[in-house]
Amino acid sequence: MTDVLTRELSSTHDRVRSSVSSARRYLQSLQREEGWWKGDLDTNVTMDAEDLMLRQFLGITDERITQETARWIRSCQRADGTWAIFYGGPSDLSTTVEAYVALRLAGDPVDAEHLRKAREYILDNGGIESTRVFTRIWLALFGEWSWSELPVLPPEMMLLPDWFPLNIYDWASWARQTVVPLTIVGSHRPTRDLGFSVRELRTGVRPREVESPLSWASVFHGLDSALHRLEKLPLKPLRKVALERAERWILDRQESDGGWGGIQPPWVYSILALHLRGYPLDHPVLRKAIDGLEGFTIRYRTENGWIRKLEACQSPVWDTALAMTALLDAGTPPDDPSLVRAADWILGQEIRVGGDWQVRRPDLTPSGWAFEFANDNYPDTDDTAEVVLGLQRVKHPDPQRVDAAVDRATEWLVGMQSSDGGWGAFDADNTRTLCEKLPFCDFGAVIDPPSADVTAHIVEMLAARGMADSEAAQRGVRWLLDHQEVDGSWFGRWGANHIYGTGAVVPALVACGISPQHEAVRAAVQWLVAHQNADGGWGEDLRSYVDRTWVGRGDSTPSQTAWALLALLAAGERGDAARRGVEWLMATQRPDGGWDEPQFTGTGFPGDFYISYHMYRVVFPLSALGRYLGKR
Ligand code: R19
Repeated sequence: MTDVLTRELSSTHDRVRSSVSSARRYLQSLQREEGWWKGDLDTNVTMDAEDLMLRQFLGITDERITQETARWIRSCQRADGTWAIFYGGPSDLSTTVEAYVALRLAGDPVDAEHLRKAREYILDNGGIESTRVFTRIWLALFGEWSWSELPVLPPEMMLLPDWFPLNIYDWASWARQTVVPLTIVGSHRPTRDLGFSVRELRTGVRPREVESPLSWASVFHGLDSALHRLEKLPLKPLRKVALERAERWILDRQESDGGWGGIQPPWVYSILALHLRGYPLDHPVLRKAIDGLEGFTIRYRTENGWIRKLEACQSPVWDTALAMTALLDAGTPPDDPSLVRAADWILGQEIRVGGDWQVRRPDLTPSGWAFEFANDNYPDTDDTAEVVLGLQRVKHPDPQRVDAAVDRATEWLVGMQSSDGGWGAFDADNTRTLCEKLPFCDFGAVIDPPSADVTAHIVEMLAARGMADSEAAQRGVRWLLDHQEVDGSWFGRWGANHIYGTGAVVPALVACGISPQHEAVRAAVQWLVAHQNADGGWGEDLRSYVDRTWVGRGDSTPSQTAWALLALLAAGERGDAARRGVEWLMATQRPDGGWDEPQFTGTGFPGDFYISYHMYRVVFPLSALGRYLGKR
């Protein structure tokens, strides 16, 4: 009996070993010469539609770009004529409207079947009148919506001191970088020719918001009406200096790749804003900005011809940090050339200059990592923690250099802790909720409060540096225990969803000395076991962000199965549930060592913006399988 069991276990062990080594080889084959990894970052076709609208607005259309982009947009349309914001997701009105406008720009005839179907959906669902503010701003740029029917974002906001409500540093970094250029755009109220009209997408009915007269919404709508009346005044005494301030603020933040913040919205709106401020397209700043967008495009050939798509953001630092950890978890020698090369590249990416985060933490010495190739103004705590977790395990020929960087980053992370003990991603104490109440804010998170996943990564990293007992780590642990959901899971802010949160928090708590028998860990294990799919894997649909019935539920995916396993293994669970999860990963592995994952498992903004990180399907399974082997 014991003999049979031993034999079975050792054959499982051998199979996991061979699965790990083929995944490891596959991951190593994706590493670039310079040492980094970068998986495609898929989001949705608003990126591509807005790219075509930007070119139309600036008068720089290019037929090849237009047709390649249109091919991509058409390929994402579903059978019912609509577009979604994630794989398999529900139809999205604003995305469908933007895609429709883009395809008309590409010359698709208005009576074509695919546009007819899209139009039918749009009109049945409230038309242009019901789209998000960003979509209506794009339409206003072409006279297809009225600027006077958009919320006002006055540039005078730039003049508010950083303690005053609604000053730009109350906004999350990504929202701040978007809102500043939009104050310029909105005060110019430009319109350019679209070449056609999309009046056919209007229902003629304005959706009537029902709001109680005492609510913030109604207070801000009142304020908005007042601002609209002010906009009509011929004399706005502070306008000139406010616009100058906004322009300067933008110029000061252009990155070496020509962009702003490494993300599409600030990049595109900053181009519009500077152009409206009188910068010609061949001005070096705009030249660099427009050319730089090319670096954010992915082109490839399909059977229908070339397609071109725009990445909302690029993840080389994040992907490289996770790949280092995965390779180390898989038993790769810490002085393996692939790891040393990765470490060398990462060391060169450390950001030692100040950024917007200094407004809340002026005395802290800069040292951190951003998500992207070029984003010096916005290092984030999540990337910094993951970089340190990977870097400190590598056996580098110059250990002093690594130690010094890791020590600097650790100090920065401790300094970036918010006053409640948790960590936000880009700023400390970015928790004022007033911005959210503005009528402008109908899309995406606009503040950056502490989250469980980011806090967990930092707590785990502090433990790995021997600081589990430090005050910072212990306050982080307390924050995590205080933010466990009643069902035993943790919410996933930057990954989908409770499986991501729980997969991050449990390893962090255990690393910090919380016993696997602690009731919080037991509750998390029970939640995971209860949500394991019949096939042995785990999955959680992105609809879980808007509909509780989807929490912990969805088709099994490689990354989510791996997150569940990381938690179970950290909690000392290697019984039936873990074994079946491992079997699911092995059964779905491709012959080349990778996995397929059409589902999106990354989160940009809960409810509004989701991400498919192409590296997640390999780094997380490799870590999970590697740790399963290692802990046996
Ligand atoms: C964890 C690491 N993270 C901490 C960093 C993840 C970065 C994700 C990429 C984000 O890309 C963006 C950012 C912002 C936007 C917006 C947007 C929404 C609302 C406002 Br107001 C302004 C901008 C739209 O698309 C985006 C994409 C994984």
